[in-house]
Amino acid sequence: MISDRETPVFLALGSNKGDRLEFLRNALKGLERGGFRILKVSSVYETEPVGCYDDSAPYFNAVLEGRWQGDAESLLHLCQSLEQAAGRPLDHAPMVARELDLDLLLFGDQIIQTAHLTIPHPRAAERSFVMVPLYEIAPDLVFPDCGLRVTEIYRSLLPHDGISAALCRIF
Ligand code: PH2
Ligand code: MG
Ligand code: MG
Repeated sequence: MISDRETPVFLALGSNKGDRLEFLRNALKGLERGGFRILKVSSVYETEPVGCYDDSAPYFNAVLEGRWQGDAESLLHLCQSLEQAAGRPLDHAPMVARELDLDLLLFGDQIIQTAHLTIPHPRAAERSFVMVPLYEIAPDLVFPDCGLRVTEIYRSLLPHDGISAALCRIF
């Protein structure tokens, strides 16, 4: 049955409030408890906030690769429930600090546009805080919408201002 098949998925993780590393670690545990199979997690990077209020705190960011058996909507629900469990309200304002942000970057080679979900993530390819960790774990991955490899996008964003060197590993 098609629904038994696992889809390769890439997620972005971010936190800029409270114990940032602990929120990222707990997110990994929650994803696995929810049935998401984690294969690879990038290093954690400290990054300057992009498109936020001037006094926003720096983020910890990472990305991961895993496998999911359901559809993208069901994975979105798991991610949202983990964000809420971390203390983030469902109706958060877009620029406000968050304990946990879990974004679906890629869901197989699917291109999805619904009221709740746009995949590939519409801003991933503009953001060094996504592309630097993604380059670390999946340089040859191809974005199905633009046809570009992660390496190419990574290079186009050089010199990656506002991104620390790799800080630590959480997996
Ligand atoms: N997420 C945002 C907005 N700005 N900036 C950084 N550095 N890292 C993020 O994860 C981030 C951001 C909205 O989700
Ligand atoms: Mg986000
Ligand atoms: Mg988000």
